[in-house]
Amino acid sequence: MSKPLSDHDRRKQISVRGLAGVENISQLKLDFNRHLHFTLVKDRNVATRRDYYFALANTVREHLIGRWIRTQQHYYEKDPKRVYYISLEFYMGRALQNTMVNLALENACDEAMYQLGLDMEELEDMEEDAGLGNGGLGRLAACFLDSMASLGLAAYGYGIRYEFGIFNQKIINGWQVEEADDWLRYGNPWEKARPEYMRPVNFYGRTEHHPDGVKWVDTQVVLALPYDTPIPGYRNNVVNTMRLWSAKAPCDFNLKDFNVGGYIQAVLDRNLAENISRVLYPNDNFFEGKELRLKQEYFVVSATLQDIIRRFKVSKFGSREIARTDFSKLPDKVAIQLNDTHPAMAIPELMRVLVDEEKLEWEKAWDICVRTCAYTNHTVLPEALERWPVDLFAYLLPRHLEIIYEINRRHLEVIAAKYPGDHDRLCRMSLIEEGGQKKINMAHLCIVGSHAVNGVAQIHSDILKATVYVPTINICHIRIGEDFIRDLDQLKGLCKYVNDEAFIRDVAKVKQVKYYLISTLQLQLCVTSNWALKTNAPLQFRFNSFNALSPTFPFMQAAPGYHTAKMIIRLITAIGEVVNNDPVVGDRLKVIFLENYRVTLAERVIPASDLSEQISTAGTEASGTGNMKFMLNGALTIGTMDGANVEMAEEAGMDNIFIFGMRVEDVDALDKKGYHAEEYYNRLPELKQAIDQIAGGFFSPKQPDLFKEIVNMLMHHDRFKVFADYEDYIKCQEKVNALYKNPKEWTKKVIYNIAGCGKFSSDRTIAQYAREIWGMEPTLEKLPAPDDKQ
Ligand code: D6G
Repeated sequence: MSKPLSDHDRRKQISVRGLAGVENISQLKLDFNRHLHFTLVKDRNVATRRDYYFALANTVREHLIGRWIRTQQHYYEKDPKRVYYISLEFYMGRALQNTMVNLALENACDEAMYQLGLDMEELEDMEEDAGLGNGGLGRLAACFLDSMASLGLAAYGYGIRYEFGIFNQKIINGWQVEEADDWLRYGNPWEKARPEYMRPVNFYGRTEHHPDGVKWVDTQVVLALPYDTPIPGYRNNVVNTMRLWSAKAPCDFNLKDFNVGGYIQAVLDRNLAENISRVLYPNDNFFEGKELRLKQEYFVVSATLQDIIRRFKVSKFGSREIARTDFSKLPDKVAIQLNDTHPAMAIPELMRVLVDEEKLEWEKAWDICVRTCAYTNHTVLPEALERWPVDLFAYLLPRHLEIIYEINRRHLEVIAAKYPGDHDRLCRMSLIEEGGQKKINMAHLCIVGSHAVNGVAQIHSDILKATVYVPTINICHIRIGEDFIRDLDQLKGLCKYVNDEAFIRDVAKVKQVKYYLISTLQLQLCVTSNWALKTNAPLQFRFNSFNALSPTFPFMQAAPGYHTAKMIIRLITAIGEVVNNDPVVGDRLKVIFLENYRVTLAERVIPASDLSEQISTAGTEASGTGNMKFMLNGALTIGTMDGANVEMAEEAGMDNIFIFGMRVEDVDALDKKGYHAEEYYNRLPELKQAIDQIAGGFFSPKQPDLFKEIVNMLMHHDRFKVFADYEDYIKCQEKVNALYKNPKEWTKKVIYNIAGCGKFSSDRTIAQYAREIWGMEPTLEKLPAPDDKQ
């Protein structure tokens, strides 16, 4: 392991971070001490590390304020088209380091803390992750906010301020145990509550049809209280807003039948209303169909649309300048992007507002709605598709059900006219699924109600600018300048250094330094070998994992109710217990389950890994985002031809990625022929041995039957047909191992991978969304820097 850079070396590095001017540093120290004193009400005798973190966060935050206000003023003055990204998840992680990087303050803060005898990295570690997401969908939303600000788009993220984000995963006796993520316990220095913008959101009630329109009456009101978080662009003085809604019971909640006993109960019942924003549903790619979740979805949509329309009304086309708001201009001024079907209610809600409240004719309102909304699809897995029971809608959102029926009636009329007599097609394309319990197909609603639908695979992408990439950035910087930070395509320029010995050494060294970065995990790095040493029968599961050759670090979070996933975690930890204590295997292989995977942990382990396993059965992963992050950070990929792996292979070249297994066509053909796991089990002795060992309690000697159900699943009802890819996977791993023994050739492939990452920049993706979906032009112009002290 190479020696880590000392603090001094770190500061001396050629850096693309901001220059640390002396004035800057003394001002930061003054500001820091002021916050410690006045904001935290502490002195250095009693201050805790968390107090220091808060003092630093408040110091850095001050540099955002002027830029934030200026940016928002600029939007009101210039009145550009605004884009609203509505998402039930924003997986933001930590804000401090990202803010310092985007504002070019990192070096100065580092130096200021050093001079005060504090270690900035330790303080950064005190920040709670904002874990308001499950995985790729939520992290993509977070990256997109960063990119929209960096591209100077007038953009807003709208979501829910969950009091509890994604659960904290503990592994206890090998099992996953969930703990509540009380991320707001110590306060959140990055958010600003805006009670003055509170909005009412209605639920339940009934509809009344009058000659002058429909009224939704006798509803229960919950208030949506916004909290704003600044989203700084990369060194362009733009600061956009992420507005997250928190549920508040109105003061008269349940107090209508006031009496003394009722009063106490009514106050206690306020919790029921406020539960709407209590907790993020920990389901990734899975639809649970709970009433509270539908409430969350409508809650964010209703509050957000009120805000959008309020802002539109004070724009040029709003009521200030002309007698009546000209809603026909809404699609010219507003783009609404739906992150999956979760905010699909935006479509019927916009129709309700336009038709019932603003009194527009249906056709006109529909045209406006379709031209305003666009939808991103994230999955094709049937268990993930949202299909809400009509009965639940009738009860919770009666007016919206009527509107959806009307949208469907008109939609089916068009299809019937186009395909007369094609009843099957009508059933297939209907928004309402008949048969058994009637359900609303939210994906169909989104497709019909949007002018653009995109899948994530082709244009899915990820981001560079976080500092975890700094060592790579420095080396790339020396060779190709620093413009690639804004334009990731310029990484292609690295290709010409692929035979440059010094460059190869530098890149390899970066990985060594990264290994050190994960030393907090107390990992011992060992020499490569296949874990099959003992059993001679490697077994692999389909989960996100990466393998630093070796040790192997699987990570995975199972939804609390997902039994099979939890059993797989137990199996992994059980395999670890056996392998890690096996005297024959010794130190050559370790299986270390990474507990509580989250944005911050990803930032540490992704740059330190050599091999990324992206091994979903072809056709089941819409895109994947981890795959791109690994690639950008210099890991090679072993994977199937699925999701974004396909494009990664195109960009890096087939020679520079380890592709194995069935293609989508092979999977289809196998489905037709019939998949029988026992054929593979009988034919492949290594596979048989591994499965028999699992079934026979080799990894669970105290409970020999523990994993029988996993084996039963693999042998008899494995819809992912894992065994069909097994043989090819093992062969491919052998190629990986052979190449890994030749560091120079390995590193050359790493260079081709890094060089091929341009397509996966979220800046590039957002520029494409802006032009092709939102009709907006990204600008790389900077706003003038404000005087922070004003
Ligand atoms: C953010 C930033 C603040 C701005 C406020 C309201 O909190 O400067 O005044 O948003 O912005 P609008 O909702 O009126 O656009």
